[in-house]
Amino acid sequence: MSVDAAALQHAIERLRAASSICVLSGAGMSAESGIATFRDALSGLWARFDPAQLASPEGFRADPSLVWRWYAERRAAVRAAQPNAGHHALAAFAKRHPGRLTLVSQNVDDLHQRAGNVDTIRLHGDMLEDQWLDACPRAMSCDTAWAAPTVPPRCEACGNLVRPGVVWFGEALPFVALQAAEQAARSCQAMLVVGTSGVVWPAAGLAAQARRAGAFVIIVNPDASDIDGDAQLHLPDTAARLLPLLLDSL
Ligand code: BV8
Repeated sequence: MSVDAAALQHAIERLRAASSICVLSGAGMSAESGIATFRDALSGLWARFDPAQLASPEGFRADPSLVWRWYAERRAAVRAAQPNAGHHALAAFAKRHPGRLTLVSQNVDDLHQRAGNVDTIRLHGDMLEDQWLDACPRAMSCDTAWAAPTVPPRCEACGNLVRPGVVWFGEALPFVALQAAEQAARSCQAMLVVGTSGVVWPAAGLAAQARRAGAFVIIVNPDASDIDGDAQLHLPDTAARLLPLLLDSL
């Protein structure tokens, strides 16, 4: 897939002119690092499951060991992966232009952070973190580090289960992160939407918020997405190929 040179130049000029840039990344950002996108994460063994079912409190309570094993496989893939040229282009730009780029991510891997974007706004949490499924009924709350090595790990004192530190379907996004993301979307001059199908809300609404507030919205995605209508420009190519071309000269 190649991008029209004039469209690429137009995007570069818009980004060059923007004093504040908001980037919204999705699972496609990590595809070239070898991490399956969210909807592709159900290939092979997991093909017969619905991601929204597995990635939900109900799905976990219904079969904790199944969901825990799904996350264990995804965690291993993240730990084996490396940030790609797209992650590095974003981190290098943020370093050259302190305070000019706000990175908002739907991703639960740590590749933006390992590339250097340590202040990423994380809308859906961190898959490498553990937390308790329920509040501990005991006065001194149990520590996930002491959990029994069952699948999933469990508190031997109160039976609490350990779960991944992500936002599941049906769970509210972290209030502070969502507020910061909406503020960045409404105040940027340009928004780069990278590698998201625009299916999952409320993250998917950020591009429309930016557009309504007057931002120039650019989508980087080899395929069509549900939010193409919110963008003035769609560059149909990949994150690792396009982000260096868009940002390295700025
Ligand atoms: C909530 C963690 C309310 C888990 C994830 C309207 C408003 C509000 C809510 C809703 C609404 N409509 C529906 C809802 C409910 C629901 C929802 O959105 N459902 C969808 C299925 C319709 N939303 C929620 O439940 C949210 N919570 O609203 O709570 C509330 C309020 C108060 C009190 C209680 C409740 C929570 C949503 C968060 C879910 N958790 N992740 C986990 O990962 O295991 S979301 C999950 O999907 C991942 O984080 C992933 O990042 C995210 C979004 O998907 P994408 O990133 O877009 O990935 P996808 O695979 O879909 O697409 C990849 C794209 O990349 C493709 O377009 C592809 O073409 C492209 N691509 C591929 N390769 C490349 C590439 N692009 C560039 N380069 C490449 N190389």
